[in-house]
Amino acid sequence: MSNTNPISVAVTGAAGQICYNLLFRLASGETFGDRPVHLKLLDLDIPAVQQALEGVAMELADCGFPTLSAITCTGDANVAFDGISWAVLVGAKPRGPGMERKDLIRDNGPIFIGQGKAMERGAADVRALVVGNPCNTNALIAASNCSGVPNERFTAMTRLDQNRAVAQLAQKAGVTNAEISHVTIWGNHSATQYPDFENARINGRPATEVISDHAWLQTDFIKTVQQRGAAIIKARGKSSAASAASAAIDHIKSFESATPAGQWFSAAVVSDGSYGVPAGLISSFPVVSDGKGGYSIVQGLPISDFGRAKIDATVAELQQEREIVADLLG
Ligand code: NAX
Repeated sequence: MSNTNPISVAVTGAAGQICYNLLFRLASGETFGDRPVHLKLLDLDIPAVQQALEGVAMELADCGFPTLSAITCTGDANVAFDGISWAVLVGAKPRGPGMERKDLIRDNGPIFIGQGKAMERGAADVRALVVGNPCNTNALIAASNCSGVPNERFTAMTRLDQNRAVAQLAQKAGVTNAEISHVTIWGNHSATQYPDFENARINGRPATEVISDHAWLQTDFIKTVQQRGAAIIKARGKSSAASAASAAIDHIKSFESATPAGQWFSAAVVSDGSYGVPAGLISSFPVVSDGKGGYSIVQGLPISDFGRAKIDATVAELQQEREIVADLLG
């Protein structure tokens, strides 16, 4: 029987380019089925930004989606996060020219402290997806400033990286994306991430059997996935927006539904120490969802020495990031 009780979904950075591709798919029924959706759109409390946000809300209204029950536009996180079931945290400060990653991390920290606290006040039952970069560490900051909501409810997006890896393997093997499965992204959503081809399958067979060019797998494949964001900026003059929005929809749908038996998907979730990743870090793993709000990290995947070194490198970066924001963790 369909659920007629509206689900409230807050989306931050709602006047930005990812959200221009994301909001319509959250509202249309594609993500939450025929359940009515109340979209709560948060962006900066600046008149020009709020005016742009109103424009997006007008377009959402003009789609006439039967599933869109209400739209709230606001510059106040307390309004946006009150009573929500999902928070999609896209809004973040962009990396300025010459800015180092550690400056970006420090600059964004306060946003996620404030949003974590707003969720603590108004959204005890929330599940959060952090897209805004550096997304793993931003998720860690939000989670640790939101007591009352279990850390496990905070996830960060590596699904775009998974989707990019699937596409690369499919192109190399001359098959369709649908024939690729069991691709895992390990670690940080950054240039150190490890797209794991050793556990990937092509039509059920190990990818390393189907693709004989192992040198390509170990070098070009990994680098292409790691550097894809920069390649898109170079080609398009802007960062990936439609593909990022699509991956966010995939992420939410994967957590909202039960993962088919024997499959998994990639998401950055709080580590319980699995695969030697220090507990408490928000790191990408292979994950299965029970479709009822619970999920677990897939255990027992074989990791070669090559894979181990790659995972250790990306996890070391996450540990450094945690040290940079140590004073921001509540
Ligand atoms: P835009 O600059 O188009 O939009 C960002 C929006 O966030 C702006 O409207 C801005 O006003 C708003 N914003 C800034 N601070 C805010 C705050 N404190 N509260 C609410 N809103 C705030 O960027 P866009 O291309 O949409 O990208 C958004 C974020 O996604 C960036 O941090 C980007 O790096 C990150 N990405 C993450 C990806 C991932 O796979 N995890 C991939 C795509 C993307 O690079």
